[in-house]
Amino acid sequence: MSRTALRICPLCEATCGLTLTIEGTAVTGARGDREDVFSKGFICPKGASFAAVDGDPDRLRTPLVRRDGELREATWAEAFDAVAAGIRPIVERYGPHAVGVVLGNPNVHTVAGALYPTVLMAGLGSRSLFTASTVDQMPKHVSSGLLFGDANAIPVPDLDRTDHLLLIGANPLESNGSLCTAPDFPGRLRALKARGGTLTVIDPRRTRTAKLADRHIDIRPGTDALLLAAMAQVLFEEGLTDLGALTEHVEGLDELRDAVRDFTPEAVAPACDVDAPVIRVLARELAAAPTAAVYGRIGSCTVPYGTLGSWLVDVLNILTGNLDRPGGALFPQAATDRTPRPAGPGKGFRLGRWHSRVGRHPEAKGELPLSVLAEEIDTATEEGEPIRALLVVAANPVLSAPDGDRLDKALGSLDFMVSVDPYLNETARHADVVLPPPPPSQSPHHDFAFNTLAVRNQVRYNRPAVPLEPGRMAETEILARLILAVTGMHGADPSAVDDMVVGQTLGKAVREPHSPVHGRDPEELAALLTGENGPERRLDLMLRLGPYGDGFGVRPDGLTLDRLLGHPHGIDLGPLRPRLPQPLKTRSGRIELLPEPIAGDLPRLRQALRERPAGLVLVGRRHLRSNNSWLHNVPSLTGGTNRCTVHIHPEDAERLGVRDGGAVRVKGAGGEVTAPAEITDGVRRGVVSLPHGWGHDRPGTRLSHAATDPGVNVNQLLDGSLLDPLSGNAVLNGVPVSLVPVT
Ligand SMILES: Nc1nc2c(c(=O)[nH]1)N[C@H]1C(S)=C(S)[C@@H](COP(=O)(O)OP(=O)(O)OC[C@H]3O[C@@H](n4cnc5c(=O)[nH]c(N)nc54)[C@H](O)[C@@H]3O)O[C@H]1N2
Ligand SMILES: Nc1nc2c(c(=O)[nH]1)N[C@H]1C(S)=C(S)[C@@H](COP(=O)(O)OP(=O)(O)OC[C@H]3O[C@@H](n4cnc5c(=O)[nH]c(N)nc54)[C@H](O)[C@@H]3O)O[C@H]1N2
Ligand code: SF4
Ligand SMILES: [Mo]
Repeated sequence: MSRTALRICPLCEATCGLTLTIEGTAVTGARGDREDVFSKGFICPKGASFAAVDGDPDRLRTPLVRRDGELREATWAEAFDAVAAGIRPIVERYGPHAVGVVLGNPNVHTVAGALYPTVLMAGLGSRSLFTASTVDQMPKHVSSGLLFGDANAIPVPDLDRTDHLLLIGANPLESNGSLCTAPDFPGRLRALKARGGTLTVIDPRRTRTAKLADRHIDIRPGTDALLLAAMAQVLFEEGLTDLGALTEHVEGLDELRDAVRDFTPEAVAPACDVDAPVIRVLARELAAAPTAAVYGRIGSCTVPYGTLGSWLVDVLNILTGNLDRPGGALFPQAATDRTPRPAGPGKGFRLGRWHSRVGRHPEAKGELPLSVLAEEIDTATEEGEPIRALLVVAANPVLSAPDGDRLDKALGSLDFMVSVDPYLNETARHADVVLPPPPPSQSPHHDFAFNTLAVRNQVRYNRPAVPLEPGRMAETEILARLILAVTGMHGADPSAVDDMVVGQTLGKAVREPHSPVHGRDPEELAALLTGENGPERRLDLMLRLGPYGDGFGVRPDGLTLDRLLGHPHGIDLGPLRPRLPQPLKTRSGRIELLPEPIAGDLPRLRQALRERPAGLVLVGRRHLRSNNSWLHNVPSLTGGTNRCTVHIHPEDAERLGVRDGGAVRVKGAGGEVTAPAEITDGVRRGVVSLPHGWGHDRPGTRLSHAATDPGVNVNQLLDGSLLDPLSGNAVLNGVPVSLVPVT
């Protein structure tokens, strides 16, 4: 007999509510949940393939432990014994920094990934933290940290109310959106146009999103910061700045005007390959729109001027008075956000509190660049110990970070490695212990991260749709046990981890004058928490202390876990609302428009005015039926147009003698790859495009379908040396390459 269960889709940032069909313990189908308060029934082909993703026979069912050089099935007890025995001696002998931690993208999609990694890092005391953020959005964190004093205060375009959207280096018709959680992003863009609004897209490729736009600017890759600086310059020059209600919250306006003075449209036009009059029009349209939002994503972050570009996105929102106003770009307020503190000066944001050992790269947000993980393992220096052990949680850096071959070799040289991953993939194949989490149907779901980036405030929670299969361990328990094993508490009850966090959080809350529980007894409060297990009690705690919470009885109709469980399709918390100055945590208590590190990086941008690529440059692309490196094992999501091909413009193809479908060899600083060419005028001249996450041809993996059409690893073209200096983010777009047909 079949039944249904609700489950939010974990496959991209849109967080659509799904209705799963379940036969026995197997998911057999998925459709959009029409009653979901946020997604209202929207689903894409990835969500519709939930059953196949969830039931993939290649998912590991038991832990694997390496014995005599071979990964063999083991019990959970054996696996955690092996973890403790492998990690502790390294910590004791070489210190905690010799243990590296890599956190990959799915951590932002799981309850476990939200609740345990910070506890892991604190317990371990290691500074060797590398995450997907430094091949993605770290420039945005840094610019937010500098402007607003909080690296996680990221303004989100008010898609449903804006009159004008300027979208830079993002392709939400394929990606479904990023740093802007919006189920049915395509539908929301169509609605913008239907209500008379305008959409401008800046992208070197004529993407599906660009085709929807009123105006498409096919900019030269890597030059967006120049174009945005010129737009700011025009706003100043033509007297079009109008900060409105922001005026009292902003400092540094005059300094900013001086800083962008020489970035005129005429000065940047040759570098961007966008005509100066067009740049003036872009600035005037932005200023003239009743409301407008500037929004940048991957193509604006993963470039040499990623932080400057991310900063300029918000500068333009501020100069036109669009930050923090309906229809502009606003700060969401999630149900699990901390209790809002009163407005006023904060601690500010600092970069470079420590540096990487080999290349002396500054930390950002407590992280080192993923691009330098390999050298931190394979290069000895006098400064300290190389990384000798690695804990990899939900990451596949061999494919997702620059120079996979070097990292692959470095991983092979480690003394010890643990991978928490459902697949034996290109990275996990080096592990000594693989700890597989259960499939999504057997896991709870709450969007701790994406609700802080959502275009509408709302809250939803799902308990597991299917009970844990015998022999499975919840990922929350896997991570709690991992924490205990690597911090010298191996074998303790994993609920001790949750109890400790609850105790610390309440202990702090009762001392904060602005907390609803100020002055109360932490133990008495802890006893009031509900939930079936530690993670649920922690969710209850966060909800109750949060901005909509019941404050443990202070606001009796406020949120609690119990109340949320009574709303299986979620609770709508309303549209985004102006929040300034409360979110600001700068030392001045104001928006610091021209922070010192930004001013210090502008001379580099000024040099870029004169730079032109000598030959072809590479950009990436995403496909609706793909997701980074790990959905290529699902037959219904591969094939057709979702292939690892090199897009090249017809004129470039002709000049280089490239045939459509013929093999081409692409060469970059880090190596070369050979893939079929696809001739299309969807890329601009001088630009070629390859998707990432492919290259499933290494031995020792267990991805049987992916291996049948492995594709190539685009990141092999990079040598890891190109970084945005302020954020340490990898440069993945606008990278010089050469190309020849293979005869
Ligand atoms: N050239 C190029 N490179 C890129 C990008 C690009 O645009 N161009 N994009 C970058 C971006 S934005 C990102 S975010 C990174 C992503 O790169 P990574 O962070 O490495 O993430 P994925 O490739 O998605 O791999 C995620 C791993 O998590 C596993 N996994 C899936 N579900 C779960 C789960 O529930 N629990 C656990 N523990 N594991 C799970 C998968 O099996 C997979 O092995 O790639 C980056 N790399
Ligand atoms: N289907 C699918 N959805 C996904 C993912 C996936 O792999 N597949 N990954 C998820 C993840 S981890 C993320 S971070 C998001 C990313 O979400 P998006 O940022 O929307 O991702 P992309 O589709 O890579 O869009 C980036 C665009 O930037 C363009 N671009 C490249 N270089 C430049 C440049 O220098 N300037 C400008 N202006 N544009 C440039 C590219 O041509 C591309 O169209 O997507 C998420 N959703
Ligand atoms: S848009 Fe994203 S969240 Fe929605 S169904 Fe597709 S993959 Fe899942
Ligand atoms: Mo990402």
